[in-house]
Amino acid sequence: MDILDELSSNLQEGHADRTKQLTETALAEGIPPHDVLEKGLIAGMNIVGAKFKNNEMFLPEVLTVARAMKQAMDVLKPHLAAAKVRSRGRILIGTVKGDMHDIGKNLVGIMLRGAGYDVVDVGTDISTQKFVEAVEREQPDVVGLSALLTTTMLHMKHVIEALDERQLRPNVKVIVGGAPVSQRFADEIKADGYARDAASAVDLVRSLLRDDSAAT
Ligand code: B1M
Repeated sequence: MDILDELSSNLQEGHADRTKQLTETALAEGIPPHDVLEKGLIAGMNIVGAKFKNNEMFLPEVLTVARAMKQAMDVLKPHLAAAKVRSRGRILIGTVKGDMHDIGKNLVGIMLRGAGYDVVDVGTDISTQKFVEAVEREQPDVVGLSALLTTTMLHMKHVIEALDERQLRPNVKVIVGGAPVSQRFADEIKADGYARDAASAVDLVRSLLRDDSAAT
């Protein structure tokens, strides 16, 4: 079995130590960090997602997988961010109120850091009020909102409205993403942009900040 398939399987089984070890081995063998992420870890997470949906996996197992994913991401993070260059802008990211999902949001943060942006990650389950306070405090160029639940994605609209009310919107772009979010929803809530995955989020931020230089 190819090492990335083995990594994917061990992640799906929730074997945290083995997942971490295989991530280290894959990197030591010279496999590019993006391949370790996409072909090993995300491939595994996609299968877990499908099984969770079909009731072939249940919450406690998915939690174990999430823990294994986090350990592997801790190993991968410095490698993905290794190409970091001077700061190209400041991005504040967080998962909206009522939503604990953070794996995708963390990936977006890692990719943005890797592309040379300063990233302030305010965490998960962030209320509208907390987002507004964080924007006032951190003065980012872009706010990135993540939501994985159809019940929580509506909070994205509340954050945008609150930023409008506080007249903060002219100085900050708002981008949205997460599995249930679409371009259509982003347009409806008047977000400045939508990205379907972490790599697209980097492209989106670049275009919103009119940063033509590619990450090195
Ligand atoms: Co949850 N969960 N979960 N879960 N979970 C989903 C999202 C679900 C689709 C599973 C399913 O039923 N098929 C479903 C949502 C259904 C819906 O609303 N439509 C669901 C549910 C129902 C729940 C609970 C309600 C279950 C329960 O308690 N009965 C509960 C809610 C808890 C809460 O948040 N209040 C719950 C809990 C959990 C765990 C805690 C067990 C765990 C989260 C652990 C963690 O994040 N630390 C978990 C997980 C792991 C999942 C699945 C299996 C995987 C999510 C994930 O990490 N994917 C998920 C099923 C699925 O998505 N297929 C599911 C990997 C990640 C790399 O992808 O997060 O999509 P993703 O991020 C991508 C893009 O979406 C995008 O880029 C990322 C990288 O490419 N992106 C952005 C994300 N944010 C972005 C922001 C951007 C731009 C792009 O700009 C700012």
